[in-house]
Amino acid sequence: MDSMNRLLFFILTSIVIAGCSKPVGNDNLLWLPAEECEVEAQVIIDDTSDLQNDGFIIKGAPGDRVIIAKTGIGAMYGKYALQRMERTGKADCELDIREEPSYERRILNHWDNLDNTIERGYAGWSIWHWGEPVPVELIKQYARLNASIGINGSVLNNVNATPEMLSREKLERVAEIADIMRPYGVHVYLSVNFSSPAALGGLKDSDPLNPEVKKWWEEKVAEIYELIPDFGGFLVKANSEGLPGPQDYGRTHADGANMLAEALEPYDGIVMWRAFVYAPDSPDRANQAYEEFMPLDGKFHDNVIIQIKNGPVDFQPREPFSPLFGGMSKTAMMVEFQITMEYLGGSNHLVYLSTLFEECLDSDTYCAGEGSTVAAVTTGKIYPEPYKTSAIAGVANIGRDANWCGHEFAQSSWYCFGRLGWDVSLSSEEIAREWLAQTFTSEEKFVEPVLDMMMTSREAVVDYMMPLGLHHIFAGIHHYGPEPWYAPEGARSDWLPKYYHQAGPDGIGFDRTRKGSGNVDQYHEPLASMYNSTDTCPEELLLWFHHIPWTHEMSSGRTFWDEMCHRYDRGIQKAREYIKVWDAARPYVDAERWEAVRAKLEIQESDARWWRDACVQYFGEFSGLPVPADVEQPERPLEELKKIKLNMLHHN
Ligand code: GCW
Repeated sequence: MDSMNRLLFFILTSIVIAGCSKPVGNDNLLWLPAEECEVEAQVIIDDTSDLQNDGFIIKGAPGDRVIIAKTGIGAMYGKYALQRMERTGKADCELDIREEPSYERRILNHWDNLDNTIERGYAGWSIWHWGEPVPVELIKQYARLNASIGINGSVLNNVNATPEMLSREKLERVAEIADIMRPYGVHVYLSVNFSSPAALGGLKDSDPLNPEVKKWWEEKVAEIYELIPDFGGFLVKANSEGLPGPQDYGRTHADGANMLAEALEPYDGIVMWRAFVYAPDSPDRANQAYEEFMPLDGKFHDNVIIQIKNGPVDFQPREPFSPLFGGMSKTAMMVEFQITMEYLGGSNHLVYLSTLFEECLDSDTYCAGEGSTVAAVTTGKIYPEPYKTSAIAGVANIGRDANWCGHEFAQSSWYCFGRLGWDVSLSSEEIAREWLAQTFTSEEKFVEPVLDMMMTSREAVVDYMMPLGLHHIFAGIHHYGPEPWYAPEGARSDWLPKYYHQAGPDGIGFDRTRKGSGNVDQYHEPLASMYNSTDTCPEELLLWFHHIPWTHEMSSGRTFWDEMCHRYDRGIQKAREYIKVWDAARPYVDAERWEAVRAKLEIQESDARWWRDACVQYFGEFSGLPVPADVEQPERPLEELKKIKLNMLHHN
């Protein structure tokens, strides 16, 4: 984002926040774990146990049950696990469970700013209450919720970090927050601005090879650990979207990351270095992270992990997994998911994200043959050597709203992120069942249809926003509604005005084949060839990899154009079905939560029609084909839709 857009964005975010948040005491918790975890079991801490990473054992029948752990935090996880089983009716039998987390570090990334706004946040102001008295109870509740699902880290501030974050005053505040979260096993991390030595420390530059710069970081890190002995480390967005970084001095990402890693190493701190890099004039943005990072494979210190968004572009409703996961073998990598719904309808749409997370984690990269899934790679199972630690990150959807996340169901995405980070083999359905039982009820007549709604919700949003591999046709700045006519600033003139969808009279879609940007070859076989051919490319990703003629025949027997119109229609029908499901769920839910969800489902259905109207009519100008008669016809004229600016406002 350039500075003008960023300013507009913040103004917009602030208005939206002011308009929709109910800054009350966050007492309306959903899956609330009890403060004193009253489970029926004897707890044994055995420091000779071989349990790894705060794992636990639960054994025995009710009345004669033990929880064994090596650490106090492990015992706490065991108690929360047993409590969850008790609440979901799974504890009335003999148990023999041993659990150790899939990822050692399970971390929320808060994109919270020091003025309490949250970048891409849709649930009110920052819960850290910067510049205000520390909200001790609120932070305790937050930490407890996290602990109950295994989250053990929290990056407090936005990756678009201000140097001020590292000032003494702010660090003292961070230390207070760390003290509150420590009993729950939640470690604090910070995003840092690479220019801090110059901007905050007054040095002449922030060149990672400048000894004074190294010294500045060493001293800063020492200061942090004196205040927070169990500080987790740094998250860094560098040379990305206008932020400073080592490339400003002709250095590499590895030079920058290693310099910070050396400063953190004596304290066991880590650097999470993001791979989210792209140039606005790049011929294919999806290629860039791989091109920039592959030559650096093996050049990072042991305590550096490369933090990679799940897909190669940017948290779209559907993307293939980032090819870097199958690329690097000598460098530790972690997945970054977005729990906040920047590209999925803010907190207005009901989208249970577990299926999206699962799709990525289960994707086979084939980097070491079949079974080299993203989960297997990032947990260090395929190339153990670089994985001195393993981690997973989720961009938080948490704010001061009474329900924490802006939508009652958005909590389920926070919940599932924690559960998958703890046990990557869990299924989205299992997790949804757990969450529903603890949040609402386990009454079958409620659970079955609502579960189905959650499980199909991600596919529905793909259908009504961008089916069949379409991506990034969002409104340029706020990313809420459709704007397929938007031309990204700075894009190469010959690619304008429709960079991502490339619609024209000949067809639609971004050609990433060997004849196009060549992106397919960043994947291993058999994926590369599978993606390269329209015959074998999965239809869900067709327009991601191919430019397809409007009359291309689809597996349904329809032409591509007709199929696309049908997908938009199918998405709308689903959004309507959800309203019916929720209406039938009324007897099982308290009035306040029922009404809140009902109101949001109506917005969702109306937004689905807005997406259909905009996309079908806009693309219809290129295809020259009519919307098939067997689907609902668009309602609002395109010209009217094009005039809508910053549309989020009318919903809040
Ligand atoms: O997609 C972009 C978002 C930015 C975000 C950036 C990132 C924090 O629109 O708001 O900045 O991704 O992930 O760094």
